[in-house]
Amino acid sequence: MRNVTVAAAQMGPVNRSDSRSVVMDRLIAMMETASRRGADLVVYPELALTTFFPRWFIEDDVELDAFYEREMPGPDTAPLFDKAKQLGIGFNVGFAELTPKGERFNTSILVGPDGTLLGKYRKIHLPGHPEHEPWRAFQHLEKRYFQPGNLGFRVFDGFGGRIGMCICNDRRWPETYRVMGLQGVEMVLLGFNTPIHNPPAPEHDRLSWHHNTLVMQSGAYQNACFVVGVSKAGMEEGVHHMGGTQIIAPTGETIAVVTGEGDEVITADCDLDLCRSYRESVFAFERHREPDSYKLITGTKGCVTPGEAKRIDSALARED
Ligand code: CDT
Repeated sequence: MRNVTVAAAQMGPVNRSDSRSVVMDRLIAMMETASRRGADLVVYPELALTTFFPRWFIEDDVELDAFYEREMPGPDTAPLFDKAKQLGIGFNVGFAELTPKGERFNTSILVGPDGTLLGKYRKIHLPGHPEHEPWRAFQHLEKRYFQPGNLGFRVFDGFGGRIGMCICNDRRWPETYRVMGLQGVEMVLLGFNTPIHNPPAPEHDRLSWHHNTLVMQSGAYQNACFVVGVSKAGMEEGVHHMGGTQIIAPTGETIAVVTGEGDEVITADCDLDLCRSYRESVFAFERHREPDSYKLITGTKGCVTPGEAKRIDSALARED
């Protein structure tokens, strides 16, 4: 048995006017709760330090830059790192990153219980649109404010197991989990901000909770790992973000779930050895996968015609 007690620290809304120190106090209060409950690791949402600013078209660079971190820890975020070290608890937190070269990423980091940086992830699947679309009730400008992550889906040894990270929209893509699954991931940590209303497809709104659970449970089961999904929830600056924070076992079952849309800590004791039961049977990749038949997965970005598919994967042309 290899137990990791993980805490998912869902956040209620963060207002545009909230300073980093106000947010730090909330994150630290939840870290203390997690620690009292015996957690080894606490997981926070995507862009946890600020409001979800991609909902606005922001033309003023100074205003926009204020949402990004230039260093981590920096003067405003050091209290979180200090508290974690004092409590001996690890954490995963999402934030907007502005690099010294001027690159902008939607990033998360994994910090060990001794304060060591164990890993960094930059969001790869960026949803939304790059230009202002005034017809929308609110914007989703991640494609404008961030570039696609350039660090791949790596996994990191820590907490007695193998830990991976992804962020929000990544959770909807099977490739996300599989690339980490192929590196033996045992626990995927992911924060999210999901408006319940999706302006281009409002017919999906009633299914937002269902889709959230569906993709994370599938990712966990099909890749024999735990998934810890953590939301920034509630009515944030007039936009309703779903809750749905939950911890999922390799069985595909949700083993802990929030009850509301505010700041709330849930915990679960996760025996990482449970992953083996699935990885050594139904999902023994080395025995059962057939990568020669998956050429379209990396050979094309969008849908192709059957004819183009045959050019990419000659096996598809074999009976012609
Ligand atoms: N932050 C983020 O990636 N949100 C998206 C909203 C897209 S609308 C379906 C998400 O996938 O939850």
